[in-house]
Amino acid sequence: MNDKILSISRRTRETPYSRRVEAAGVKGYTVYNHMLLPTFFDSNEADYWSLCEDVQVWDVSCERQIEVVGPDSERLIQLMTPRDISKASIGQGLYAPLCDENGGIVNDPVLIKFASDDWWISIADSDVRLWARGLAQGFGFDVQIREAAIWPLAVQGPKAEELVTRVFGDEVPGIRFFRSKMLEYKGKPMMVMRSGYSKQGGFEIYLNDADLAEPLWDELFARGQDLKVRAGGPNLIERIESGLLSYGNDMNYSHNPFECGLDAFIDLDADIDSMSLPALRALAGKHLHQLVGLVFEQPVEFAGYAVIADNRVVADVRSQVWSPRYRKYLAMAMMRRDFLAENQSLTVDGKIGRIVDLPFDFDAIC
Ligand code: THG
Repeated sequence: MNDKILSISRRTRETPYSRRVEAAGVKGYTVYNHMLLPTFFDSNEADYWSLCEDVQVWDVSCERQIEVVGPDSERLIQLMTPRDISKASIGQGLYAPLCDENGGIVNDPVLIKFASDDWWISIADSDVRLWARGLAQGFGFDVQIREAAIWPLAVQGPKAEELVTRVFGDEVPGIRFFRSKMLEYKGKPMMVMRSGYSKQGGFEIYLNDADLAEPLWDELFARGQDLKVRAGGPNLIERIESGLLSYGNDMNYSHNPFECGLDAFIDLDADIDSMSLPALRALAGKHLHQLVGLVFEQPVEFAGYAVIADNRVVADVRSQVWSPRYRKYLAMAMMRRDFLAENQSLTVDGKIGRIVDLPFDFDAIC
């Protein structure tokens, strides 16, 4: 689609970093959890190289934290996800699909055990708070549920550890993947986790004081000048190359975790009380679609999102991008498994594309 102006109002919420994001020359926004999410500053491709080679600071305030506090908090979270959360330690993050009673994906958040009866759901783009409150009411759980006053800031890229260490100190390198430490910024303890929506490495700082947003942003830029720090955001090219899924794009509530290749994040055999597990156990191996990669040698134009072959719709294109590194056109598509079983390629726009497993294996592809 042609570029259009996004009309910004109270509904498309700003963040405590918005003034700095504007000053850094943001060129594109999307709306995520009813909040502005910067998408690019220079161009998708220039931002991609800066992320892969140096370090970027991302305003990911839109990763809203739905905080569930109270004696039944773990019970409610476990009801919502088919991933076994019983062995999580305090300060740990768990990537986990949330699924409804049919096994449909409601969201794919990072779950954070902040304290034994205080769980944070770091949500992707859907209204989890409504669903959680409905369940809590219906089941009579003793919990309080709110959108917390937390504005995550991601620092991503190969030089992220150096930069975050300069600002938060020597404890930073000892933080393991998807683990966190409470580290002080201007005397306030904040959670710093080794996580983020890229595969370039980095951290997420869970800012808990809006008045510190601009000082933190400014300090990261001042101390990161020699590291070529730039403002950025989740990058379309990098996240597709890395096989990171985007809720609402690659999947939604009509898909289940098997179709999305999220099998590793569900525990079918666990003895847990999760509302989707009966449906998922019945579905295992019988799902009709699979999210696959398509690889073309040149850019292709899909006519809409449906891919037709043998006079029927065989796939639904979910995300697509040109990879400047590999010089391939990459797409993620939800494909019929009966077509997948018999085909290793398909033709779109007169060009032949290979059908591959996700995540893309570029050693095999190139
Ligand atoms: N960080 C935080 N919250 C988030 C996101 C994030 N909420 C929204 C969105 N991103 C949720 N989606 C994802 C998708 C993938 C990953 C994290 C969040 C991810 N996956 C790794 C992988 O697939 O290899 C690791 C998974 C694991 O081993 O647990 O990192 O980015 N706070």
